[in-house]
Amino acid sequence: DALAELDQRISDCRACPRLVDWREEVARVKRAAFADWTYWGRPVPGFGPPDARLLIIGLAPAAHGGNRTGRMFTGDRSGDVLYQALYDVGLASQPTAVSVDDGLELHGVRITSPVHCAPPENKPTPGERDACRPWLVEELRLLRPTLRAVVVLGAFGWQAALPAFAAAGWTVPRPRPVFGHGTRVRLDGADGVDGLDGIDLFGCFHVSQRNTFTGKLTPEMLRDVLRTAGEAAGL
Ligand code: DU
Ligand code: SF4
Repeated sequence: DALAELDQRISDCRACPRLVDWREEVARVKRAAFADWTYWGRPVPGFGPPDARLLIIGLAPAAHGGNRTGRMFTGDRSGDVLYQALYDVGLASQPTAVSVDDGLELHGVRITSPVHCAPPENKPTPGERDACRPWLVEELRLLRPTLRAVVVLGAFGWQAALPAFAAAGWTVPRPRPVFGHGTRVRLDGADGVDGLDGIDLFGCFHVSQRNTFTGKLTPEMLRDVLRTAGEAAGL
């Protein structure tokens, strides 16, 4: 299908020289604990069904997580938190994600990232964020017929994604809504444009250890956002 074809094209992207170098360097040097892994070392495409009603947008793959396993939030601490919560609210088939062949399925949910390559220190540059945005726009356009709600994890994803929603046809309020945990914004679609129904956009603190270890984001807070967003999406 068209989304699988998009995922394939993303996986071949080499548009950002700094990130190409980094993702491949990490894949070559590896972390001792993963010495027997063949790292993916390429852009990590979105994960989940093409008819998803709920989309989750993160930041970028973790160097030894998604960049190793080739699947979003798979094999890293952030993913441990996210997938446990998705499972707890009934949106994932199992609470853990360790590799592409672990059997995990998402129920009506897709997970993607505004930057598809692992960046040094988890910090993409504004130029890299902008370079990767067309991939998100294409993904949003393909998901449009079924998409009803989006959860954005963290301020970086929020800043990166708002222009992509506009480019994919939704109306983003002016002034631009500010990111916050619990923020909920309606993005109107357009009558008569096929598949362009309005969507509910939710802000949620990122699932990184910086937030989860300090208690800034608790499992309960995450479950609450996912549950509310799932209901808004009709899941
Ligand atoms: O702590 P960690 O699981 O290694 O993740 C590092 C970093 O990458 C953190 O800021 C979360 C982010 N991240 C993400 O946005 N998307 C992913 O698939 C995996 C990690
Ligand atoms: Fe391509 Fe995005 Fe990776 Fe840059 S971050 S190389 S645009 S996939």
